[in-house]
Amino acid sequence: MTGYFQDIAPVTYQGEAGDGDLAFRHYDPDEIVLGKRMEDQLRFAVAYWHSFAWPGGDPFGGQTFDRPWFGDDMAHARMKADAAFELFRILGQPFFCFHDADVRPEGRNFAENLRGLEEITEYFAGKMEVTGTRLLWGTANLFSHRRYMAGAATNPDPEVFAFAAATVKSCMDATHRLGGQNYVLWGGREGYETLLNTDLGAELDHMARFLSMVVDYKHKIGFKGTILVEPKPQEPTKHQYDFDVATCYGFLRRYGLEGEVKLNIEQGHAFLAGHSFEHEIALAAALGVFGSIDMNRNDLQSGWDTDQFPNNPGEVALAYYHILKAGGFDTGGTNFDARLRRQSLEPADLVAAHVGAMDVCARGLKAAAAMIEDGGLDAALAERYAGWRDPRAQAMLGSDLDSIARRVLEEDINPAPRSGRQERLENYVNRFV
Ligand code: XLS
Ligand code: NI
Ligand code: NI
Repeated sequence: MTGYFQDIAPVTYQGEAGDGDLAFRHYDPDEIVLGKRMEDQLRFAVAYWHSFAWPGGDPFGGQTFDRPWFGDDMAHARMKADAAFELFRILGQPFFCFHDADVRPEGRNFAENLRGLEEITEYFAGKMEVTGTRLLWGTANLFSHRRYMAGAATNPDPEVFAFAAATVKSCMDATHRLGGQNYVLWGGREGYETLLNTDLGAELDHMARFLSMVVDYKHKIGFKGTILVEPKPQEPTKHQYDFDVATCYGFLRRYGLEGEVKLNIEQGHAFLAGHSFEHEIALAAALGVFGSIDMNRNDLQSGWDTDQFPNNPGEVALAYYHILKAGGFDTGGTNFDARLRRQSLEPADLVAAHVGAMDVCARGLKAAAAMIEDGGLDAALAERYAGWRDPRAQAMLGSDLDSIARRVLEEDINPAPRSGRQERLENYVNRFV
């Protein structure tokens, strides 16, 4: 115990009449939603980096947070873990996620990094056994240290590739040891700033070899979790190779990895790529590569990946609608890849941010489930595509341009445009949110 959250009692479900700002009004872990407990539908996770490692800096100023566990040694790393597991307990969070760099001090070489990671992994294992908190995913930070400034797997220097590969191996070992349900690769520096100094084709080949080695190692150690790649179009790198779901899918297909790797889709990244969150989810589901989500939102005025906690039940409802339509989460879940504002200094702010976000997601999930049960959107789709149920329409898909053209002439086919009814469908959705 660090005593950091000492005055804060575990957050409980109090229903819509509940008072106090640290209570769930919508998130009732035991409520059954479409045949599953809400906790098992949503599979929430706390992100260690934002909630415990981020110092509160912005481009104009450094640290604002004054956490007792800030310090670069193992004693502080353990204190950080104590505080993190206290937060998980207060929130009743079933899962957490971490990068190696969030949980251990930065060593002078790989051996020191490895020692720190192995030590904290055992410390986590003990705490996980006592508390029942599980690991949604582990990952390696291959973007903060200056050695990675020109990329990790795509670095022009093979020694950086080697360092990154050794680091990923160590993080996969830690994730496996902790029973992680997934392993994530987010390539924030895999891309380029200028083609003037970049061999784009070679970098893509190297990135594919790296990912193939990750898949091989997964099988070698018997890791049963899912390997996930997290798309993002830019930031920190100007052009990132894992641009969006469509780009990642093309990459996986090109290198024969589409059966081995799925995607972790983040709200703010979808937005940066010019898509909606639900577009990315629905496309990944249609392509058979939907894995997990990073839940957050961007500031609409800043055009930057601001990683705020979700605050819009309507948006979240459409995301969960497509997740539920795809069969819900398998090994994936809802990771709050989100951080406080840098003025939010109190321990209660960290609790409140998660409580509010969990409630927003619960509202979204319930609205999505109600829409599915009502069937209104399915019915609208069925009606809009009804023409394709005609056997002649199906036969056309197996024919050719010649015969289609002949039939259009013979039957004088002259299609009449029909309303897309978008406003009515939007009004329909709002009845459930
Ligand atoms: C950054 C990413 C990062 C990944 C994990 O924008 O979202 O936080 O989720 O490396
Ligand atoms: Ni992000
Ligand atoms: Ni993320």
